[in-house]
Amino acid sequence: MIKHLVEQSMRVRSSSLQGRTALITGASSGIGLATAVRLVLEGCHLHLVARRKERLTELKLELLNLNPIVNVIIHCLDVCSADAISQLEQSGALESDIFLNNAGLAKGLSSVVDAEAADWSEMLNTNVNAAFKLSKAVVQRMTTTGRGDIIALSSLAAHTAYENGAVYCASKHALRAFHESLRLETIQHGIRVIMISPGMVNTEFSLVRFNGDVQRAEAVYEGVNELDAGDVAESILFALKQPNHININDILIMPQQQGNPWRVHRHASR
Ligand code: 8X3
Repeated sequence: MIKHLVEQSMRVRSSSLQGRTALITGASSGIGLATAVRLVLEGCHLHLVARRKERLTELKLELLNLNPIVNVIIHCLDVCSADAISQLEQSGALESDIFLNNAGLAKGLSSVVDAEAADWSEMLNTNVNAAFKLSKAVVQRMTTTGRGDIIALSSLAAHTAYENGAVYCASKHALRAFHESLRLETIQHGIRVIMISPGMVNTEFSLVRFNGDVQRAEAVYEGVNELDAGDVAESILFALKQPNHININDILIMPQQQGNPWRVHRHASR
């Protein structure tokens, strides 16, 4: 009765990523960077997109040291710029068969009444407009080849809204809804649309949110054994390495000490 289950448990079920090509936005730090490292170790070729040229150049050298037989191409651009898609198209980056749609940010932690309009624009331009256009551009290619994985970097904020985060939460809810629709539209093309929804991850996220205020950023993680970028990269790899017949729709991943955005059990000292 259980023989086939025992046999199945002994088979290697993970798919190899060797020789595949991944496009990663927001690649110069945090989850984008951590995922780039893991993908290079798996033998993936990479197109890395970020604004910071020095960081990208240094990262490319380090990645090639890790695995000299892969190609790493860097694209120094702002995903919100008018010609971002055409630049990526011309360089062949849109032909990638893995797309980590990762570039995104939170700006400010204020009530709707007090929030800055410029912060709203920046979040909506990056997390919504640019992210949607990039997924559209990549998926157009993938539908012609009949294969591809799109991983949208979602958030706990895509599942639950919290006070003082209205537009960030709205942008992540929008990202999630967009990619759920996209999944429905692309199942007949062999494309997998995956979402990764982290809670507290100690990256540059809070530093950016608080405009470089280190004390405020560090206070977010005070007394919490929070996630790091590598933890999230592991879940991205887990989803990508599933056999082709499995689509991990969404991974909601949080520190053990976080129950939801506002229920965090903090230890007195770490
Ligand atoms: C980051 C997670 O809960 O701080 O997207 O908004 S949260």
